[in-house]
Amino acid sequence: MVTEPAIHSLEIEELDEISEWIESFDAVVKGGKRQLASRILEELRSRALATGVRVPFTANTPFLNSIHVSQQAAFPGDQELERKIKSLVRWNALAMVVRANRVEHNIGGHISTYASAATLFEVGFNHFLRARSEEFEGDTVYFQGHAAPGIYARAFLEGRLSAQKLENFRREMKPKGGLSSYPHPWLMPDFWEYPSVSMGLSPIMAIYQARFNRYLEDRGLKPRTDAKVWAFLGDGETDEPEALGAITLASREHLDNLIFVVNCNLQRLDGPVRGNGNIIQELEAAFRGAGWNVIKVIFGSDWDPLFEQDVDGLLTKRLGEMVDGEYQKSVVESGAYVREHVFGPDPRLLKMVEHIPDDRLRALRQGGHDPKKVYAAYKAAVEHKGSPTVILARTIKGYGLGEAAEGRNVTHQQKKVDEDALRHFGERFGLAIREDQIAEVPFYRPPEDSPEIRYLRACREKLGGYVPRRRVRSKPLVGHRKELFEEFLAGSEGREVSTTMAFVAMLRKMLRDPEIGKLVVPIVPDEARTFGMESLFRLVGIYSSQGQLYEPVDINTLLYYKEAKDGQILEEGITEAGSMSSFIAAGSAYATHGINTIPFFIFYSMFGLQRVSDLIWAAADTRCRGFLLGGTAGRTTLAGEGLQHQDGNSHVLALPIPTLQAYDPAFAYEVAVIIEDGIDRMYNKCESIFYYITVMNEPYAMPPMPAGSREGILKGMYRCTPAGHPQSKLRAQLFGSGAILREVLRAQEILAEKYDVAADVWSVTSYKALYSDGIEAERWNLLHPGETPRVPYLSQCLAEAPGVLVAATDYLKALPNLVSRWMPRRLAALGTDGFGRSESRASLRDFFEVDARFITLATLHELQREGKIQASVVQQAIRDLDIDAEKADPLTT
Ligand SMILES: Cc1ncc(C[n+]2csc(CCOP(=O)(O)OP(=O)(O)O)c2C)c(N)n1
Ligand SMILES: [Mg+2]
Repeated sequence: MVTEPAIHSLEIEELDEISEWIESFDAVVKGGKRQLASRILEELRSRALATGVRVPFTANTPFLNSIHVSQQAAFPGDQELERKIKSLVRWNALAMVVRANRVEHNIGGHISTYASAATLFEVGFNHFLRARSEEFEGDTVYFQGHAAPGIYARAFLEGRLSAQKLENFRREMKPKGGLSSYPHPWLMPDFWEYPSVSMGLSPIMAIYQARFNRYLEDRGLKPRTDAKVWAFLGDGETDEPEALGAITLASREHLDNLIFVVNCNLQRLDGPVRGNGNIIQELEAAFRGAGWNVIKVIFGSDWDPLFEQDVDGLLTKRLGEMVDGEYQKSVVESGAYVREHVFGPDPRLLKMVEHIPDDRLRALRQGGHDPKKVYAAYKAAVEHKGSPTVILARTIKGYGLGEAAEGRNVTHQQKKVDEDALRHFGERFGLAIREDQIAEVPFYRPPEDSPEIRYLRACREKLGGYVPRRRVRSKPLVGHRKELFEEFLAGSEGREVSTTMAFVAMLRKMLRDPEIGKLVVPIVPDEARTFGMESLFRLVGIYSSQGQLYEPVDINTLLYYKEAKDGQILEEGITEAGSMSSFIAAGSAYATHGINTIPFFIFYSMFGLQRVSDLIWAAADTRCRGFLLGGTAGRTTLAGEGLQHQDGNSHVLALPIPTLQAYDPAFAYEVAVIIEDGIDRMYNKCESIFYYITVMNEPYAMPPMPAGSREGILKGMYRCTPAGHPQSKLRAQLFGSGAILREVLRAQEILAEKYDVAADVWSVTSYKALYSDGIEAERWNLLHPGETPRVPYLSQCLAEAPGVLVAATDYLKALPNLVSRWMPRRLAALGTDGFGRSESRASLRDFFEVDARFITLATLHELQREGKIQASVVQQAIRDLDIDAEKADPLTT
């Protein structure tokens, strides 16, 4: 049995031994051999592992600034002038929001986010963020969306935005124009480059942008530069799965052109991000674990002397054990409270701060509010090589906005500031605003020749101009590509192919084209084989910044898995969000880089608009160009896969995205016409639109293109097969799309042979195009009552068309019903509302009631309604067509 004194002496012995080790280590560090010190630790670690000693795992470093004051780069700017400029930006940002809400209650806006991030942005603007110019491509910056007032206020000081514009913040309809609430390139195409306000999207877009920049360099499309991609994020934002979901890609690809700055004000909208935890340490572990360079900027320079005294690490330990809720509380409490609660638990800590009066103790600065610390962090980040960097900067939400706002849980939505607080703000930041004017919160810009404006301009000049600024730098393509697509107009001469196969053949041709070949960017999320695209692996290679470090298992086959540094395919793995981010980078390169890259993102259609629709919305806002291909499309065309995979939704989900042109083609020639025209519209005529095209995996003989159908294919419908005997008394117009068009064609035959009904068949390539055209015409007519009304294209098509109207689609019935009001008569719509099933195509089409039998039945039923045939004929048809009238309703089963 071990007696107490024995334990005691053993502990003392252990402590002595530990002290000796620490002393030796300190001696190495003090001797200036920091690198050696780090090496020793590494060696010890390996030794421990080799000898079976368990080494405690931690992904964290102590709760301290990552850059020790002794290694901090010197601040090169005029700190006093920069403080004045920052104060002016702060004031004008505040004024924008407060004034806007005085005029129009509820117009909204945020002041606390920028108030916390001002130093993070200003150090960037004065020293780091480089503009795009003729000589240099510039940095790409994703601005934290809710900090927009600060970015506008700075542009105002730079003389780029007028006071009038600021006055009309969030009032974009005002006669002289206003400013959009958040970064929206669609609304401010000369200013914002990337939308960032849907939280979590800008970090993933930034990662893939940084990777795409490397891709362009590795493929020789742009010169290699040291341009950076900066993303300014909120700490709350990092809870979005997209925000951290792709961080390992960034380290795997060694993206040292990427810098995240996370504004760790410890708060989000409702309250603390991690009241019971420590968001900075949590993020550090996540990013370090993923292989990022992490720079924590927690404490301002005021703290340096305290840490200097903290030889035994007591203070570091104490600060590291406090949870964020306590930190937030210490922001809103008095200096005495801080003394008692932060330093109080240990008399040695209290002694450390006894010389600091209460008011100064409370005001000890956070790292993110100290330009020196922020500068040093940014400098280390831009100089860091080999991995991406994240800067975790601690700040106070609502910094400087007074007691009612700073650090409070309500601060995020604070829009009004009372007169006292304004006065306090003015004094605190030393603003030269007249006492009697302060209550009006006027915008204020010092004269052009003031030291502030001169300084700010000089800084920007050094960095190549102003940021943010969006400018389209690409030149339109000149060539036409008729011959590329010609072969697909002739049909497949009986050979059975799917529209997917036809598309892949087109892609292969485009990749070989001398003008556009190098610009094509095929993007796949681990689905290339599904779409029969594996032949492209060998043809153009899969992009890998490392080339191919291994011999692929299929090297002896013709179509082996070829990775190459100049590979053209972006094989993203199973990430539709990542692939979509690549699509956005490639689809906006015409502006970002002045390069007309043409992305073709091919995905499982159910995992597109349904899964990553918000990124598709962001692509539209970004003014993206390119093609989204929804493969294995249709609810009944994809056999076997079942409920999760069968897409009958995406064409409905495509409706709300204004610049998205959605097509559901049935034949190879339709796909060819749509893509050829798309390239022409986007890259020759420079329209900022993009395409969603569904392609199927059902093989069938592709017919040649009927003469004169090109315009109709593009406008949304054309008569592809007229009735064989139009003189018949019973007439119908049948509408089909995608793979269901063939069911409609079969119904046309049954109707003619068995029921003497002559039906014309129309291919509806785009319900969305018909719908947009219809509502445009209606709107014009509403506003021009005295003039000849415009007739929607659909109505023009059907003006002379006789008979009953029946539509069938592999998507929701809502699609045909959407346009029925521009048809001359009532429409019967068949569609696939309900959950999918794993089954064969024939069974699925029976289940969803969209096959030739149901189309025939629906046509006969419409004729009966019109009094053209007897109910008994329809009843007999149900028997003849072998339809179970009592079958379950697919909508509810
Ligand atoms: C996807 C998404 N969800 C919710 C919001 C609404 N929202 C706007 S700001 C905000 C809180 C932001 O907190 P944080 O990221 O910490 O930024 P901070 O303002 O604190 O700097 C929320 C929830 C949004 N803009 N986007
Ligand atoms: Mg926050």
